[in-house]
Amino acid sequence: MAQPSQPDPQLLEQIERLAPQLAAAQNIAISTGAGVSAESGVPTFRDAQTGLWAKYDPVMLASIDGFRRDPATVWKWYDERRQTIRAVEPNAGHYALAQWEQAWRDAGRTFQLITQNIDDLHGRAGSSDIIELHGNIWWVRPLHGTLLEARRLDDCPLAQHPPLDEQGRVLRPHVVWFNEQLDPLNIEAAFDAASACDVMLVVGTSSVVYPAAALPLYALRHGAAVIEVNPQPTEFSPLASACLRGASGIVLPVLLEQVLEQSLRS
Ligand code: BV8
Repeated sequence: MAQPSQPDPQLLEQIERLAPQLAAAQNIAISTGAGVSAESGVPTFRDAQTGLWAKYDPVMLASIDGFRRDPATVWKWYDERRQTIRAVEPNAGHYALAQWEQAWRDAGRTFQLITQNIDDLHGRAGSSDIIELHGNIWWVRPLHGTLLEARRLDDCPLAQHPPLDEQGRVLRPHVVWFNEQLDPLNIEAAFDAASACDVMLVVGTSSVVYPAAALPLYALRHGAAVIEVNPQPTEFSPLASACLRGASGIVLPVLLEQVLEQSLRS
């Protein structure tokens, strides 16, 4: 069934009601998950049929133990995902967030994008200040190296699994696997943004994976309004200030249009 291209009247009315509050926000934080890339054709993790975790055991594949046990299989999985991502484009939701960032920056306000996604689609859509909490699928680093040795590797498909660097060292994806620590600088910047924002949008995430899932709770505790954009209810929904039950590729462009209209009026 074709996706609706516009919010239904009830959702549109909800968006129009929220727009003034967003237009007045000096500091906005956005926290996105795999759902924001769903309309680009990138499988999410939990969607039953298409979800990556329906086909693969994430703990086996997205973990250092799984990698050590079988680096070739883990890299085959990442290479497949890189090829899928390479073949798709950012969607209207990604572009809306990039435009919003520019508009807030031009107005001397803050707009901090924080993502759990490693697909780089926010960057390809033009967002420039992105906290990539879980890394980036186009970056690699030596398995026994440091975070500072990370660099971009665009080969797609890869010549071999696992890829090696010039010194013959095994390379790993520069992403954060389960039970691995996140980059402390990213954690600090993300929670600073969550505590400083007037409004947070939580877009396309099931809010299950920590510490990312703690960001909206932190924003609420610091007095922000937290609005969820997701066609489905999530673990966070009962706590949200408002829930916009729609696809981000449909909701975000209309929300931005309403907010910019309101900003021009004020
Ligand atoms: C850590 C990178 C310290 C790799 C990923 C018990 C309780 C609490 C926490 C834990 C616990 N046990 C263990 C933990 C910690 C663990 C964790 O949270 N586990 C969960 C599963 C319980 N976290 C960690 O390990 C983190 N590190 O805590 O370090 C530490 C150190 C040592 C020991 C212990 C702790 C590291 C987590 C990072 C893992 N890496 N990705 C890769 O991608 O290959 S996680 C990966 O899965 C993503 O990055 C993302 O974070 C997560 C998937 O979540 P979502 O993005 O939300 O996607 P999902 O499919 O679930 O949902 C999609 C949503 O979109 C849905 O709601 C859907 O309705 C919606 N949607 C669909 N279409 C649309 C849409 N929305 C809008 N528009 C649409 N069109």
